[in-house]
Amino acid sequence: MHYANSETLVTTREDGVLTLCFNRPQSLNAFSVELLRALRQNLEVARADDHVRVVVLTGSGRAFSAGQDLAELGEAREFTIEEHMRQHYSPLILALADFPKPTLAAINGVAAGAGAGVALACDFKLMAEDARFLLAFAQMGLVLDSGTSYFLVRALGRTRALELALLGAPILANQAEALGLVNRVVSQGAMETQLSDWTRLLARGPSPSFSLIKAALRQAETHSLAEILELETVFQGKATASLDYRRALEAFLQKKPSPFAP
Ligand code: T3D
Repeated sequence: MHYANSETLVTTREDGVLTLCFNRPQSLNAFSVELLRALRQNLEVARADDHVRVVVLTGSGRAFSAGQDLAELGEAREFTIEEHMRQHYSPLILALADFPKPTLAAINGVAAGAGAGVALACDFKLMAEDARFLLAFAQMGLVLDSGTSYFLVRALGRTRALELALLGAPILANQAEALGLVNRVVSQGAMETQLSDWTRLLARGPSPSFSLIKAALRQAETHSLAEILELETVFQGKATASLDYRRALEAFLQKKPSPFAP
């Protein structure tokens, strides 16, 4: 498996967990083209890498990511914004949303603009208590992008999403947790322990089942009940054909705990 080797994205693989750490701390991990390319390439490789069962995204230094690198964007003359977004952000957000294995954003610091979009596209969001989301779009005269319109309106409903997007006040960690935008808020010191509790559990979980559950929930966002019932039926057929199901069933019949019990 060939992971991109870029200084801007530190890639580590341990015990089934692939960690992709944005590494441009001098610009609060703003997304440069190099970083966006490395991120997409490594997600693509991880998709097919059987040794990877969970992916973690995080940032080095005091930020998760300050979003699009505005300096690089200001200098760029050879592409339009539309081309930039179609080439980089849209495929990246889709790659995360459709990723077949669990993804976690460890939001160690500010997540602004597209940084918020990337974090929200992950399955699990763990946030440090002094971190914040910054929907920095309107204050730059921009519109919500990188999927933030989609994720916010689904998580919060139209009223709250509009308030946060138009007024642009930072969303502090405790507020993000209360709104259901993130799963858990912990102190900086507790981030690593919480993260490894989750990744350990997920990495030894039933991967095929996780992948099917993720696909069904994603489809449930846009399909009818009848369609989802049929999808669940087909997916259950696949799940019961898996080795993981046979192992769990055998354990149950022998009155032992499931191999995947938390
Ligand atoms: O192309 C497209 O697809 C368009 C996409 C748009 C989506 C987007 O993501 S738009 C960009 C959204 N992001 C922002 O607007 C955030 C901009 N940054 C800030 O507002 C502030 O930096 C923060 C509130 C996040 C943090 O403030 P503070 O005071 O803690 O730090 P700072 O001093 O502003 O930043 C530290 C350094 O990072 C500084 O560089 P310097 O002066 O030390 O050399 C600053 O310029 C740099 N930096 C921060 N954000 C960015 C950045 N450099 C490039 N791009 C950034 N987004």
